[in-house]
Amino acid sequence: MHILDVELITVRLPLVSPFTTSFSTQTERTPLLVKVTALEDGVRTVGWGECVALNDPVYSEEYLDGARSMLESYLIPILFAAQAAGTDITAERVGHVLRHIVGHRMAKSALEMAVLDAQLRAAGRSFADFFGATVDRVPSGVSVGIHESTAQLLDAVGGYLEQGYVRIKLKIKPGWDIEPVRAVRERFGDIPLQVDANAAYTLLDAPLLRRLDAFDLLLIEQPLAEDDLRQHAQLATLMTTPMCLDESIVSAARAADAIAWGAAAIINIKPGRVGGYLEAKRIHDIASANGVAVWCGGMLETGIGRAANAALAGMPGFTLPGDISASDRFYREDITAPFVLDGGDIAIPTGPGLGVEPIPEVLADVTVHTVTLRAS
Ligand code: NPG
Repeated sequence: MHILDVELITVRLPLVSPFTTSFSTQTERTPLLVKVTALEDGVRTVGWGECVALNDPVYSEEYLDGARSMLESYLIPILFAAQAAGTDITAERVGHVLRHIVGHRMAKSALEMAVLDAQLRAAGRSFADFFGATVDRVPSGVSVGIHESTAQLLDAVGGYLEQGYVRIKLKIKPGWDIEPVRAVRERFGDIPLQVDANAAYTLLDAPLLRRLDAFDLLLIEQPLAEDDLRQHAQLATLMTTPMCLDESIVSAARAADAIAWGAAAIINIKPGRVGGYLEAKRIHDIASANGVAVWCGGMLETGIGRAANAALAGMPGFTLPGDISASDRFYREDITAPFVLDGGDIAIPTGPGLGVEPIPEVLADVTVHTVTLRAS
């Protein structure tokens, strides 16, 4: 494929309600879209990617302005230079071409995703087909933020269950853990329930975290810091609740280490966090080979990222419901046709590439910044 230009489109979308985790409160989302225009056999094709970096470096070291700058100053010029030197650009080659740039996985992932989308659209192939998805719909879980009171939390959870979400994930932090979990269990009984600490605890909290074992949770996600693989392995021996890692798993190699060391019985796969959908697929494969369940995480994606996540989650090793909720969980109006809940599931798009694209008028309305880089 020959890339003609790459547009970096920053959009701003208000959230339907504030979303509080152990590390921040989000009231809006400013995803960075990557639009690649390319020629494949002389025919024009367009592909979309979404960068999941938050505004601020609070989930990982990446952040919106940094990711945009990285794409603009390094990743896209390096890709153009490789192309000028004779490389035929494919998604499979993006990671190799960018290998000398350390880190910046979310930025790399967005560029690779856009190239993959352009390539699959040109071939008339869907993401689901590319991943080898074995289902046409995926069960939908919802992530419920930290609330000001238990009463408010119970209202929110009740509302999501009424809408049909099949699994509830509660955000926890020190001071908001045992009691909210107990309250949700008592009110809603035997629902599929899990918790996510976003790295808010230390191993010294093991006695407290063990009290969660009483609630028969599907898993506890990332209780300790990103670098604490050994500590997670130790904590896993002290608890019966299965240990799931998110922030710690930044690559297939790290996933293999975490599995080998007993730090992860379950893995949350977020393609942005691991550098792209191809690496995400490798993590799925490693986990499956080791009998480790995976599920697809979410970063409050627009319909662009949501489409790709749904397709990925159609792979057979994704045996737990992911954070792939309906568009209206976060946005009054998505930039694509909205993803809707259907009997607790989200349908995987079937069209070429992502199978969805931004609605031009909606995109124009929410765009706050655009920059175009052209291949020479
Ligand atoms: O459904 O997209 C979603 C959100 C799922 O809870 C979710 N994401 O750490 O996993 C996380 C969390 C999060 C990401 C929270 C980014 C805030 C920002």
